[in-house]
Amino acid sequence: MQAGGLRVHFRPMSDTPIARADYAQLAARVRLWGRELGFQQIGISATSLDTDEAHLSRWLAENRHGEMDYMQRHGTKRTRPSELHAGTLRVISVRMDYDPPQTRNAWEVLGDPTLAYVSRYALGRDYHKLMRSRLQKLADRIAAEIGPFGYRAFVDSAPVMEKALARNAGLGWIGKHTNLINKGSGSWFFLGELFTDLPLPVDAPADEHCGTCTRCIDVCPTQAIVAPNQLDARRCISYLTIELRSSIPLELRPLLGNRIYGCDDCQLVCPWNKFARKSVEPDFATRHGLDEASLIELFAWSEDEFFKRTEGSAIRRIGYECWLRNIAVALGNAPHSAAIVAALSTRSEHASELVREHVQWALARHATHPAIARDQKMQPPVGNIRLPASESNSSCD
Ligand code: B12
Ligand code: SF4
Ligand code: SF4
Repeated sequence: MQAGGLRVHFRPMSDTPIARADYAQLAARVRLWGRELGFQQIGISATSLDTDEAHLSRWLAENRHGEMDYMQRHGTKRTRPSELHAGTLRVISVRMDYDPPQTRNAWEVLGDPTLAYVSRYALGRDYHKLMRSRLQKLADRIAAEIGPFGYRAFVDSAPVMEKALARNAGLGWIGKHTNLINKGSGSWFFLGELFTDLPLPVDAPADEHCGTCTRCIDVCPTQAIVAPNQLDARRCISYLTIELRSSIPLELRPLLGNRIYGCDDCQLVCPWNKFARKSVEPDFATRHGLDEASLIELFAWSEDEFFKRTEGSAIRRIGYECWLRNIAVALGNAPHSAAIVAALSTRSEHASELVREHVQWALARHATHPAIARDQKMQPPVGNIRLPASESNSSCD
C-alpha cells in the first residue's frame, strides 16, 4: 500500500539542547507517550539497512514490483533514511493494531462465494491520517519536553523500508509471508515512523520465529510467496486488486475467489495471529457492513454511491472502475445463478473498456462452466495449529 499526496512535517534539524545522558530517559518517555497516544509499541533503531538494500535491489531487478513504479523511483533514498531526510540519526518506529472487533469471521466470508471478501485492514477508515496525526502529537510532546528538534513523520507515505526499520527497532520479525510479526501480538498492525536527529539509544532487533513453518506459503491462492521472505507482488491478490490499474491476468482471475479488495490468507493461517489483539480504535471499526456484503449488492453501487460509501476509506483510492473490475472477477468465480448473470449483464455495456472486458470474462465463465466455484469453499485450517519447532513449548499447540 502506498498513499499519495501526503502532508509531511518538516522542521530544520537542530542542535539538540539536552545532555547525552538524558537521552535514555527521553527514550523511555517517548515509549510512554506513544502508548498514551494509542500505539501498541514503540521502538528505536539506527538507520543502516544494508542487507535490506540488497534484497530490495534484487526484487526490483526481477520486476517483482510489477507496475508499482514508486518502488523504484527514489534510488537509495528508500534504504538510506538520511538521504530522504538529511540529518536523520534515528528512526522511532510505531505499530498500531487494526483488526476490527465484531467482524464476521473471515473464513466464513471466504467460504461463501456469493459474499465479498474485503481485507481486514480496509474495513474501517483509512489509517494514514489517523496515524500521522498521532505521530505529530508524539513529536509535539517531545518538543514540549526538549524544545525544537528535527523530525519528519511517515506512514506508508514515502520511500521508507517500514518493516525493516521496525524489525531493527525490535517491533517484530519479517515473516516468510513478508509481513512483520510480533511474538505477543501477531501481524494485524500498521507501521509508522518518526525520523529524527535525536541520538536516542537504540533497541535490539527482534529474533525470528517462523522456524520450519510454511503455512503462509502453502495457503497462498496464487503462489505469490515464491520462496521464504520473497513475494512476487505481480501474483499477490493484494497487488492485483489494489495496485494494478490495468487488466487482471486471465490465468490469475479464477484464483482470486471472492477477494475483492486485498487479501489476508497468509496472515489468517499464521499461528502467531492467535496472539493478535483486536483494534481499540473506533476509526477502524467496520463500516457499511463491508465485512459481509454480498457481491451483487456491491456491484449494484452507482459511482456516486461508491464515492459516498467509501469516504474516508482506503478503498476509495482504487476508484470506481477497479472496484467494478474486481467484483466482476469475483462474480465470475461465484456459483452459477440467474441473479448473478443478471447483475453482470447490467454492466456489460459499461463505458469503461476495462470493466466491460472483465464482465464479459465473467459472463463467459457462467455460460461455459456453470458449476464454477461450487466446490471451491475455503475452509479454516484443520487440526491444531502447529508452531515452529523452536516454539513448541508455547501455548499455541
Ligand atoms: C509495496 C507494498 C506492498 C506490495 C508488495 C508487498 C511486499 N512484500 O513488498 C503489495 C501490494 C503486494 C502489498 C500487500 C500488502 N501489504 Co503492503 N506495503 C508495501 C510497502 C509500500 C513497501 C514494502 C516494501 O518495501 N517492499 C519491498 C520488498 C523487497 O520488501 P519485502 O517483500 O518485505 O522483502 C523484505 C524481506 O522479506 C527480505 N527479503 C527479501 N528477499 C529476501 C531473500 C532472502 C533470501 C531473505 C533471507 C530475505 C529477503 O528483505 C526485504 C527488505 O526488508 C509498505 C509500506 C512501506 N513504505 O514500507 C506496505 C506494507 C508493507 N503493507 C502492509 C500491509 C498491511 C499489506 C497487506 C497485508 C494488505 C492486504 N491485506 O492486502 C498485504 C500483505 C501482502 C504480503 N504478503 O506482503 C503493511 C504491513 C504491516 C506489517 N504488519 O507488516 C505496510 C508496512 C504498510 C503500513 N504502513 O502498515 N504491500
Ligand atoms: S496476501 Fe494473499 S495473495 Fe498475497 S501473498 Fe498473502 S496469501 Fe498470497
Ligand atoms: S505462517 Fe508460519 S512461516 Fe508464515 S509467517 Fe507465520 S509463522 Fe512464519
